[in-house]
Amino acid sequence: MTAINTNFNTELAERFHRLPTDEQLALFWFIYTEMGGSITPAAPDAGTASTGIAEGLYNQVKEMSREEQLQVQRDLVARKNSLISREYGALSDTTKLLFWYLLARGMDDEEIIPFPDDYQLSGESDHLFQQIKNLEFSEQITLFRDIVAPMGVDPDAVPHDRNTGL
Ligand code: 45D
Repeated sequence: MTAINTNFNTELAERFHRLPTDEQLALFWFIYTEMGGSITPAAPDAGTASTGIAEGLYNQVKEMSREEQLQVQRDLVARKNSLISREYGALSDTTKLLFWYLLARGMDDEEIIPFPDDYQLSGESDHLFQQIKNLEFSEQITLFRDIVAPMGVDPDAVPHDRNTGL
């Protein structure tokens, strides 16, 4: 049973990653609006997230223009080499999750570019969304870690980029 669930989770994460960049952002947003209220960063077991580091990275994004805020998030999803992508890549998986959560809350508060209210998920994204909604909470958390873990750029794994100078 556990093995089946694990494989199913891996399959869901792979299907998520195969979506176009904007669809990944959009689906992740719908997930946030669906479960936002049940995420409690102050929970006793939140200790494995480096709150200060996630907030520091979030504050850098907050200072940017709206266009840059969107670009940063697209670069993370597309694993494009940028300063934020590399800083992100050095975080633990749980801290990555916390960072995305801060971004989503920032969008809610309009500190970050808001989500367009007329956006329609593609059929494949919506199908994935329904399947994710049916998972148990702990399975969802595992899935989200698998989703955010490979985003950004591992600063130790990529060579120097001549375009960005990083
Ligand atoms: O204009 O153990 C489009 C912690 C279209 C505690 C767009 C936790 C065009 C420790 C591109 C779509 C709390 C960390 C615009 C656990 C257009 C711990 C933009 C749990 C503007 C387990 C779309 C944490 C954009 C959890 C920018 C469960 C979309 C965290 C952005 C869950 C979407 C976090 C974002 C979730 C979605 C975050 C930022 C689900 C974020 C979702």
